[in-house]
Amino acid sequence: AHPSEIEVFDAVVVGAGFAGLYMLHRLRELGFTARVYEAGGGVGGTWYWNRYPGARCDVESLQYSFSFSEELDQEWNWSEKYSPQPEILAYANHVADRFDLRSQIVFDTRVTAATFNEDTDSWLIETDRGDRVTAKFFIMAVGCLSAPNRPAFDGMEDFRGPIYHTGEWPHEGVDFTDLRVGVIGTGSSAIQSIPIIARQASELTVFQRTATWSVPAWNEALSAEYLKEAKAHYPELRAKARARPTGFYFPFNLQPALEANAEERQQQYEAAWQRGGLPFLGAYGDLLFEKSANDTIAEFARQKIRSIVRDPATAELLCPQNVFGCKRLCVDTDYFATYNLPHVKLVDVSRTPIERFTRDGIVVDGTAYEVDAIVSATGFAAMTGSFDKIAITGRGGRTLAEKWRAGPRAYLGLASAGFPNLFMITGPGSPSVLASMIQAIEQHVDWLADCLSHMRDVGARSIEPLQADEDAWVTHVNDVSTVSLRSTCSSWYVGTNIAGRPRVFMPYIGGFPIYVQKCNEVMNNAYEGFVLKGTRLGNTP
Ligand code: NA7
Repeated sequence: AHPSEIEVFDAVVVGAGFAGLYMLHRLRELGFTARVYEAGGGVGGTWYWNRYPGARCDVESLQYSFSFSEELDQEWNWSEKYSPQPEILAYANHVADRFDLRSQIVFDTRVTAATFNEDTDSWLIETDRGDRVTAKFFIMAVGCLSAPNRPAFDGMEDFRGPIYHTGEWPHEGVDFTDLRVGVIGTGSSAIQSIPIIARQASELTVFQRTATWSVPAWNEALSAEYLKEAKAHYPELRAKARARPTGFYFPFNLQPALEANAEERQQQYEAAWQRGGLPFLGAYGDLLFEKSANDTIAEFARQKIRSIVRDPATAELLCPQNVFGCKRLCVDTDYFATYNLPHVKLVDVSRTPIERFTRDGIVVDGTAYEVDAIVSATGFAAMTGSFDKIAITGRGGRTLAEKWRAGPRAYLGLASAGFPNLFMITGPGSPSVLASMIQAIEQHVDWLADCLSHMRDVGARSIEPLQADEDAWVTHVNDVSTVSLRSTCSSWYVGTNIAGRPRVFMPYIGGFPIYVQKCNEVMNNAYEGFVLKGTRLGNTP
């Protein structure tokens, strides 16, 4: 295209999930011109793609939602304690309509490349539909769990049936009635879908590499009275949530497990189990810091598995041996009980991995398991997977892929040295997946909105982190992670769920309020740690 045909925006945002939607809303409010590119055919991000049976959020509905609009909080009614995927998607659509965001989103279009122009201090953005647009600011709102991990198995092309990935589920749904189904993986997506697939399938074979810790959801419908009462105190709930290290509110007992005796612990764990969900980890204060404390909750949870699963050998296989809550804890409805059904089988692939696919199924350790359909519940290239799909070139022709080869490096998880005017929402080094995701998104977007209007006020042409401050933050993110037992196993938090990836603890585990304080200090200290170029006034806030 002739240069004059290239459209010019203040900001281009990649992704119309919750991050992209709120970013667009704030950009519009501030009078910036903006365009959002979205690969999917609709808004909702991860909730647009993850339509597998049983998909739901494991943070309570009342907290897994935007807080920026009191009217929105009051008018929306969640039907269940834990929202099912269709309802979250409906909510995302409601937000898009209510705040009139759709007209600035281009759907079914992937950004393929973004190149920084040092002469104009702007980005050239290209898409798979042939768009070429420029923007001063390039904002990655691509989500943390959005690039499916599809391990390559030998013989995949020989399999005669369909292979589905939970993270890219067919929109028309899948009917497994009378089919023999194989599920690979036992993470959150598997644990949610297995009980439901088992109701349809004639046979279900689950291929488990690592047994997973899971706590019952005790999901329930939310009554009108409950909602009314909760909404009357919504602002207090939001404030309490923001003050918590996790960014969401649940009862948390600070007492160390090791200070209680065995009987007290049993009672405490039983009560927490009966409340269920992620708050189970709040039974004591030291569970994720002291291995011997963790051993006590682990043994309690193993006893629960043994009490639910009737076949002792299957029960033992389902009992995880690693640190409780080291990988992200799962929340389930009838997961373990599903293995009591006569047509459900568990196959251990921890010592002998899946050998190959054949025309008729999956071979493990010389044994062939015949299946008609395969569900790959194998997770995501977390945090950085969607960055890898875009050729991002910064100053001096250096690519982000080169810079991040040994692991992602970003200041506050918001920006990366050498890539001026590029921002990321819930990027690596931000609390993101270790905080309540939507609260984290709102904080990042609000900080960014302040930053962009400040730049406009002072006439700044570009902003970029200083290498030294970025290095110090990356070191800090790594240092605080070592305090937590979560840094001790292989998981998508550290990237090692994908073969060949460097081991780096990616999210910031120091706590949401501490992170917010740091971001605010940076802003109040004239964007300390960033260099602003071409300002009339220097780095003044
Ligand atoms: P997860 O939690 O990453 O789970 C993926 C599962 O797939 C896990 O059990 C893996 O075993 C298994 N996996 C991956 N590759 C293989 C191969 N090659 N062979 C056998 N098994 C394999 O992804 P989810 O989608 O369930 O959940 C992601 C997050 O979404 C979740 O934490 C919530 O925050 C929402 P492994 O444990 O690596 O041995």
